[in-house]
Amino acid sequence: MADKVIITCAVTGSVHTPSMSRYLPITPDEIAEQAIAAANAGAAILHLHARDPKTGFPAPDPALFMQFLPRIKDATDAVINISTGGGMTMTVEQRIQAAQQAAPEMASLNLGTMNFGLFPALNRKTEWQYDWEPEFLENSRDFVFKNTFSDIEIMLAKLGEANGTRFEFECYDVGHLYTLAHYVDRGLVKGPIFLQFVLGILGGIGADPENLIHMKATADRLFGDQYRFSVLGAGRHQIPFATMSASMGGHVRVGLEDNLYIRKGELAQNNAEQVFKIREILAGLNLEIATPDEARAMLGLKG
Ligand code: KMH
Ligand code: ZN
Repeated sequence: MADKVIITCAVTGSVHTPSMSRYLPITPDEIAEQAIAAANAGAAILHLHARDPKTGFPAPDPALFMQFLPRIKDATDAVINISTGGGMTMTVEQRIQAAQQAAPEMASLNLGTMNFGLFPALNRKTEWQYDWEPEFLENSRDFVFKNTFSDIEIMLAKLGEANGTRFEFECYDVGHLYTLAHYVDRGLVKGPIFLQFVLGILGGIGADPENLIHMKATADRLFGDQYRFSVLGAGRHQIPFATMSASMGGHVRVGLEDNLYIRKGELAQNNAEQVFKIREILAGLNLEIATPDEARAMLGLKG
């Protein structure tokens, strides 16, 4: 029987800017409200970043996370997944601070240094703009997303080994799977492994169905039955690739971090809308969704 499908919702991220959508949650209240609604809509995992409530700029401050994490934990049973990807201007030390302090069940871990292109967003027309946004987008042209072997090892040790946090391993290209296999060989990573295949980021693998098939075939070869995968298609690729993932036995990630729209030309008004959308598609495929506890069991989380 097919696994039930784990829906991850990535609530705000650090890539989109506030003026791209008035619905992007920014303040701790907005992040908590949208995260809770996404969990109520069926998301088993909530992937969370924080932002400065005044400017909307991505922020690493653990105190900001602590303004929404307890609220989400009180109101839902969802798995909390804290980003270590952080944002463009953050050091690796800053990126892991919140996950180090909160010791969540899950944190993201990005498996390689890469160009990370946000600049297609440069040409966007928006109704208003914060001072930092044009500069942020311009600087993103040469943004190098740093995830060296040392960085990866720091995260495995300080979050995984120290706190029992397990990882959403973000794989933006096939080589990232071999990097992870290296850590499995060294005994630093153990199953069940949760892979997030990320397709469609400029600088990473493109959003073509053949690429997803190749990534899954590679993961099968490297990790056998020790892994599960989910798919994040960037922007307009979100729902098509989530659907493809589910059809291939995988899990899905939606949320305004990855895509601001609910359909062509129409902004999603909240994260829950995207959760409901993929839920309907999953129902149409005769697939059931996993509860948070079912996700915990599948992914070996500490609970
Ligand atoms: N923004 C996504 C493409 C992270 O937070 O660690 C990947 C991501 C990275 O979610
Ligand atoms: Zn993220």
